[in-house]
Amino acid sequence: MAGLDWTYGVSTLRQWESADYEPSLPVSEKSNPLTCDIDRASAYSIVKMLQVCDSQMFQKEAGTTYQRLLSDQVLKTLMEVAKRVEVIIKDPQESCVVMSGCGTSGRLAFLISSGFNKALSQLNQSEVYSYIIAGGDRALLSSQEAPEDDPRLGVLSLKKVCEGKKRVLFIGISCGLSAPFVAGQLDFCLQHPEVYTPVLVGFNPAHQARDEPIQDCTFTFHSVVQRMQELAKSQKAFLINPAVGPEAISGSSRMKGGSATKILLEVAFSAAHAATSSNTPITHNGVLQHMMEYERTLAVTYSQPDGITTLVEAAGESLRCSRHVYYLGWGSLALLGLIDASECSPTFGADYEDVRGFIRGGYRELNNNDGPLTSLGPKFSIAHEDFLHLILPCLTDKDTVLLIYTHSDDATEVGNMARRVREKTPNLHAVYHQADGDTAASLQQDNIKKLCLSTLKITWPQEALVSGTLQHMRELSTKLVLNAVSTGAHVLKGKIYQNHMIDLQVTNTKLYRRATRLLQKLSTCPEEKCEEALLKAIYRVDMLTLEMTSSDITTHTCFARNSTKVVPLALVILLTGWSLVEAESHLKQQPIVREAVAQWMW
Ligand code: F1P
Repeated sequence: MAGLDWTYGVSTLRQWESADYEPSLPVSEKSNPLTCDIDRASAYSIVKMLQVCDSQMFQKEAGTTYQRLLSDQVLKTLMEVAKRVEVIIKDPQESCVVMSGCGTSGRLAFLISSGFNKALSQLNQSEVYSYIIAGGDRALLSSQEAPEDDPRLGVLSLKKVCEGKKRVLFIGISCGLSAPFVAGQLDFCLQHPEVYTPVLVGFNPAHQARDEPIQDCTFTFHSVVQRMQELAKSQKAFLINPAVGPEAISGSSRMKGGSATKILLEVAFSAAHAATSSNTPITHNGVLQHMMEYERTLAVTYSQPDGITTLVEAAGESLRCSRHVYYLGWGSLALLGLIDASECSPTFGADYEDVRGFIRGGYRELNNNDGPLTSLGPKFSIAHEDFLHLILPCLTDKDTVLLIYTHSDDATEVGNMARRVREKTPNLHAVYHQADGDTAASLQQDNIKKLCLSTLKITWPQEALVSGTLQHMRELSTKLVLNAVSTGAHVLKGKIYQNHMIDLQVTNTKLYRRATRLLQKLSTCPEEKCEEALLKAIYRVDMLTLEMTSSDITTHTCFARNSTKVVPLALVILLTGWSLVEAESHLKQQPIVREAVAQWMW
């Protein structure tokens, strides 16, 4: 890979847009041609690939097939949504903005609502933002994929949040335009237009919305989108669905999907806030300029590929020897650490202990709807104190610890934490955000730097401070770095085949379908055979009973919650014709999934 040329030609960058490229798949599920060899790449090459993939978010629209982030229509819709938010901020008593989503989309709804509510409070204005996440608050920190399939749950939670409100701007986020939980909520909004104005955020064109029947429902995601398109003509509903290109790891919408969600909603809400607090009009150019600040954020972050590579290598090494990666963060950047860590189990089939996040102030800082969740189990211990009590005593130099903070955090506190960790391991690193020209904190910062094996220092121009967007830029930048660290580390651990997560959890319909498709692609066996192998791996039997084959997908996915290595196992069965026991023992001997299946691929 050493000689890999990063200046890809336009044709490679845009190959996914061609009509005959994986035509049966929506953009969000396509595999990205840029990363087809990511499983064999060095840490540095992985980082560069992620950079190019992320840069696809800001590619200009070419032709009429796909709207993009910077397309005129997208900017216009954002302006309209911003105007609705402005009205709500001015009349907060009986109105609110609700964001809702599953998995990463719900976590970002939480992050964004917290940030903008704080901004309103600081101006002595009433908070107007609420979030809903499928599976409730426990899903902020752990994988709860099953509720995603339940539209009724979606409606119930929406009704609860909106009790007594006369005007609700509902923002349903589903990167793949696919989650029944969100479809149910949008359908409910469409049935009650006197109160609800629905907005859909996702990253596929409307015709690629999922059209699979939803249990006990008369609508599909696709039919809901069609109804919204009709109402969008009279601005009674809004669709914000630019394409951002396929994810670096196929279907991993936590990456670009999550970043683009954050960008779009922050641009709309910031415009609304500026309009209310400083009478700055919501203009097309203002919205465009703000979007471009995020494009600069990508450039600033990825201008240090070596620094990011060091972190990826360290984390990869820890995971390779079955040790752990810990993110110790301050403020909202810590939240991005918690989010990134929580996504590793559904995305890579990782154990919750593999990558963990901790936040200064714990649940006090998190300020989530349901308050402290510590009683739910050890994975819900998230405060720095928890790290000091539970993790630090057993920390070894094989673990990687990453401090995530900014120049405005308490440097003495960061320094103390660094010293405590350093007594146990030299494998301590930092991601540090500072403002251009900021020298005040440099002495303390130097001391912290001396304790760390590497420091990724990201410097932001002073203008970012002035326009008040610094916090959002730092958050996106941190998200990009942490996504690179956790994705890169799992790639290096051998969890990825080509650019597919093979060891994905099969815990909802979307993931079940993705798993079957992946088995078809890699084994070239017919769909029926692949589904059969998948069920054998889920139920851990060589002979499927009639009860198993006649159950619905929900039953399969419920059962799959307790099974591990389901897809690798099914693949080995398909490729070798072995029995379940033989396939299981093969995987035990070769825990690197990529290697375990690779030897049967040719
Ligand atoms: C929601 C989601 C993802 C998660 C996994 C399962 O997807 O929970 O966030 O990573 O892929 O689905 P979406 O509704 O935003 O497309």
